[in-house]
Amino acid sequence: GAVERERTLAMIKPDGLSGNHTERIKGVILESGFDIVKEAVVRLDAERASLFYAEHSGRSFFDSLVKYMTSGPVLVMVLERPDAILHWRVLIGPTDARKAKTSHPNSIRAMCGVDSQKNCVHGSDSPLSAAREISFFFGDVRSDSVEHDEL
Ligand code: DGI
Repeated sequence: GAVERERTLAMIKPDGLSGNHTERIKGVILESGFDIVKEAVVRLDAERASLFYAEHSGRSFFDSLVKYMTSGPVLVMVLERPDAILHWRVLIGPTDARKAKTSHPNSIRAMCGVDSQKNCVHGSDSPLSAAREISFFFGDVRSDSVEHDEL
């Protein structure tokens, strides 16, 4: 039977966009068998950034994280392929880009991240967070039609 496809939310964070890493990251995405089914450039304000990272609201780094996430536009994408959530997490590598550079040198965070905050990209970590994060940016559409929102 057909292999079941899955969707995940990928984001190129402000340092990734301003550092001109977008084309290279998209190249990795497409070479890795993902379809980019939706994309949008979004500017998060403090309220939206806080909501997106609500699970970290009690952490010492939260204010700094919100400041970083609002420092410039981000590119959000819905990626689709079989096992998309896990596959994208493996491709981006560990949260701390400094660790990524030594332990996962071929990962995207090794390629363009700086540290555990400026880590260039985001990926949903579970089916529940993928559903939440996709509707956070693209609304609660339950359609199989593959839209491609050009920039
Ligand atoms: O899902 P991840 O992005 O890999 O990691 P996470 O869910 O543990 O953390 C979400 C974001 O919060 C992460 O991408 C950057 C920020 N963050 C996590 N740990 C630290 C951090 N920021 C700082 N400054 N210090 C941290 O230890």
